[in-house]
Amino acid sequence: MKKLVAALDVLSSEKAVKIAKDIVDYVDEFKVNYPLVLSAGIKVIKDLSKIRPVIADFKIADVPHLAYMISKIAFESGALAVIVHGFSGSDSVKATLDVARDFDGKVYVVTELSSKGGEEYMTKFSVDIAKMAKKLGCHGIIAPATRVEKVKILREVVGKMEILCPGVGFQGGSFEVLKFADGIIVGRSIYESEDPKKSAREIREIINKRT
Ligand code: BMP
Repeated sequence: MKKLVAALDVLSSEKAVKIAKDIVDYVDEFKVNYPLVLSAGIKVIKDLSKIRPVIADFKIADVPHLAYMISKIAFESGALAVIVHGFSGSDSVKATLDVARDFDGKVYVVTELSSKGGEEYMTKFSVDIAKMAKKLGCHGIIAPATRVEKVKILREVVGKMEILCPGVGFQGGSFEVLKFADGIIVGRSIYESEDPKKSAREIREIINKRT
């Protein structure tokens, strides 16, 4: 079964937990990013992980000892996985992996951003980044639902590693990406919906048809 990861980019713990409880039946994991954690505090990871596992999307892009410290805080706070930028290089990704092993956690590496800007620089290196993530033994990669053809190429590179794709919905990405991805990450189409539960259910149904 392909995954639906809900990106909870809202600004309070109460709102995040409320939406999380509403959509729990239709999603596999939650993803938190800076807006929520900087507003609500890191404890929100523990609160949400009582409902579903949480991916800490801190898009770590720093020197190794900082990558280590940031991932340690994320895993200590209850995250199942962290997201690290591949462009920082293998030493920083390795530092994140070192922490993940201690916690039995997962590391996802960003290959190229789903936004237009992702085509300016990152796209030139995303295949190399994916190769590095595979060589180091990372759990998965993050790849753009907005560039299905690129995800096809990245799938050939990473083999059975997990590929999660953001960008479906507001960013114009297509469910077609599920041909090559293991799951999609969806934010605004769920949390900005008048009825997040209904939206999550509808997205789940589309995913199920393509699984
Ligand atoms: P939305 O569905 O509202 O566009 O949100 C997408 C989510 O996926 C955001 O949380 C964003 O940080 C994340 N994301 C992305 O959009 N593109 C990427 O390349 C990598 C991401 O993690």
